[in-house]
Order: sequence, then C-alpha cells, then structure tokens
Amino acid sequence: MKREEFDARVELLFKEHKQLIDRQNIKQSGGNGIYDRYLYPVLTRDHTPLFWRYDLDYNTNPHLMTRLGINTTFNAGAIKLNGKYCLAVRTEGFDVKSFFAVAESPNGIDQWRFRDHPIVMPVTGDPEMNVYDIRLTQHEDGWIYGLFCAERKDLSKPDDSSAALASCGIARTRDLDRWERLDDLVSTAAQQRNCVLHPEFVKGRYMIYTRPQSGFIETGDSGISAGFCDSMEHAVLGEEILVDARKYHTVREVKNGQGPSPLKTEHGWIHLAHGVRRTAAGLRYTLYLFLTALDEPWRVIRRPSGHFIEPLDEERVGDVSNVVFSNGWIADDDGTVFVYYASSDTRMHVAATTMEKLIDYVLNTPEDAGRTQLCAAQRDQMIEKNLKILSLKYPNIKF
Ligand code: M1P
Repeated sequence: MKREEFDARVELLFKEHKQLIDRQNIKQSGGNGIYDRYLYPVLTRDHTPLFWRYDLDYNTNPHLMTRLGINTTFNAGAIKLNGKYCLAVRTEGFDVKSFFAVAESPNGIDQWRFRDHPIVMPVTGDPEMNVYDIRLTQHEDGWIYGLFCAERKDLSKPDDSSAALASCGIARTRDLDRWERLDDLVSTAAQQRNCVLHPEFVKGRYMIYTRPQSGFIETGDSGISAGFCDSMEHAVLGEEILVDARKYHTVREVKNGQGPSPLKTEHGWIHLAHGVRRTAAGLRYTLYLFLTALDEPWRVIRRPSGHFIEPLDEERVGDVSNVVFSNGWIADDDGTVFVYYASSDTRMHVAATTMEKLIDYVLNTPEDAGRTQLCAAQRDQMIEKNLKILSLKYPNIKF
C-alpha cells in the first residue's frame, strides 16, 4: 500500500470510529414496564480505540493490519465518578487474555469513550494468567474497591492444559486510573468467583458476597454466600453464610452469582444476580433480583419469581451464546437506575429503570409458586381479576 493510501485509510478508520462513538442510542418502544432496553449495545469491540488495535506506523505496518485485535468488550463493573458514568470493561484481546479498561459516558446511555490507556492491574507475588468480571464498590471507608476473578493454572494437574483455579483478586483506587493491589481473598473454599464487596460495614466488619466453588466450572452445593473480614489489605473470611441457594427447576438451578454490589432502599437491599440453567443447547444465563434485610444484608426477604432480564434477539448470539451477565449498575440521584449487562460474553448493553420501579418489582412481583399446578393457578387468579376489569371497562369488546 502506498503511503497516500495508508493515510487515507487511517483517516477513514478514525472517521467511522467517531461516527460510532457519537451515535445516539434509541430507547426501544414496547418495553415490559420494568425497564427500557436500548437499540444499540453501549459498547462493542469496535468502540475500543483504534490505536489499541492497529500499529499506525507506515514503516512497521504498511498494510495497516490489525496487530493486537480486540475480541470482546463485556462484563463491566460500573460506577458514577465526578459526574461521569464509568464502566470498567472486561476487554478481551485476540490472545484470549482479558484486561480492564475504563469507558466513560456523559449520560449513561451513549457516547461511551475509552480512556486512552487500559488498566494495567498490578499483580501479587503470584501473578495470575487472567483477570475478569470486576465489581466496583464505593465503600463507606472512602476507597473504591475492585473485586475480580484472578485465574491461574492449576499446577496440581500438570497434564490438563485447561485445569484452572479461580480466586478473588482485590484492588483499590480513588480515580480508576491508579490501582493498589491487595492480597487475594482467603477463604475455606477450593475456588471463588463472583465475589462482591458490600458497600457498608456490617457490625463493624467488611462483608463480601462470595460464590464458593468445588471446581473451576462446578460450584458444588454452594450458591451466593457471604463472609466477613476485618481488613481489606489481607481479607480472610471465616465461615460463609449461604445467602441464595441453587434450586431445582428455577432460574438458578445449576449455579448463580451476585452481580454488582446491592442498592440500598428503605425496604432493604436490592440485589441483582445471574442464574444458570442447563438446556439441550448448553447453559442459559439470565438475571434475577432479590431483596435482603437492611440490617442483615445476607437474609433474603423477597424473591420475585423468575428472571428479570433474559438474552433477547441478537443478544442470544456471541462467543458464549444464550448468556446475559451483569456486574455493574448505577443508581443516579434523580432515581434513575442504569443496569449494564453483557450479552453472550461479547458486548455491553444498558437497561434503564428507576429505583421506584425496582422497589415495586421486588416487593410486588409474586414469588415462584413452587410447581407447575400452583404456577398455573397463580396466573389464573390474575387472569380472572383482569377479565373482570376488562369486561367492566369495555363491555362490548371481546379480548
Ligand atoms: O460464560 C458465562 C459466564 O461464565 C462465568 O460465570 P459463572 O462463574 O457464574 O458461571 C464467568 O466466566 C463469566 O465471566 C461468564 O460471563
């Protein structure tokens, strides 16, 4: 390629990239009354800066090839900082290593722009192979903590090249740029993933939601659990309490995991979690909500039936299809809540709702009646009530 052509192609790349970043997102009509989805994903791999992917030097890359490709941008932690909506995105290179990168938006919905540099997370004395799924918690001690999965090779199985160990890495920051790495979480579980710091002290101690695992993929009998520790520099958990167990024939039959840190309301803590079912097409991940007691955030007091967000239409396809996963949401001062979720381990979306709607949802959505006959009867009760309302209001119309 001649230098003139190279320069023209670079210009075109930047023009198209800018158009993508500046594109306005559009609220989709016909929502479910609980939240609004948006037409476009908020972040895709194409949103990452071109200078992260291309070597822009004509002398070393005359064909203008992608040199360090980005595969996916998903499972982002979220926080509002200095008036900006920030996502700490799990960004995976073609090399299948993930790193965290901060993207910011002025409104939480569109114009997401990555900061120039990704986070180069400091390591402990035992550097991990991979990091992912960071949960950001603005703790009342003043720090922003990031708890994430730190994955290492399982050295006890030298002949199994896919044997891995998951543990909870911990780091803290004040600006999402400079991070202080702390010791990994110590617990009695063989492995841990989906760990999240509760935003307040509980009886003077830090509380961490966990998901003890028997293996890298399998969770054994556990579900979302919680433990306590006195220090985040050297976080050591004692006994873990089971918060939300797996349950046969529910959205959390095979496994589950806490999403972001819970939102505080006068009625209790609203939790967002993912639940997994096994289907003939493989695992299906959906998101669900539950409410825990204000003074005992580990005690579930309301459990709306079924899922809150499911993979829909294009969301169903990606690197790991049929998955929605969330580890970030932002509650704004005006009552808006932005739920950031990834689809199929590939891209990020937003669902917008309000605190008022979330409270109504967790308090008034009926609980799972338990088995098919009771669920059908539960629905029939609502149908009966609705038909009465409709026949009184519209006596001449057959619905
Ligand atoms: O591929 C779906 C998700 O699988 C894992 O979640 P969990 O441990 O609950 O099964 C994680 O690797 C997550 O990143 C991924 O989105």
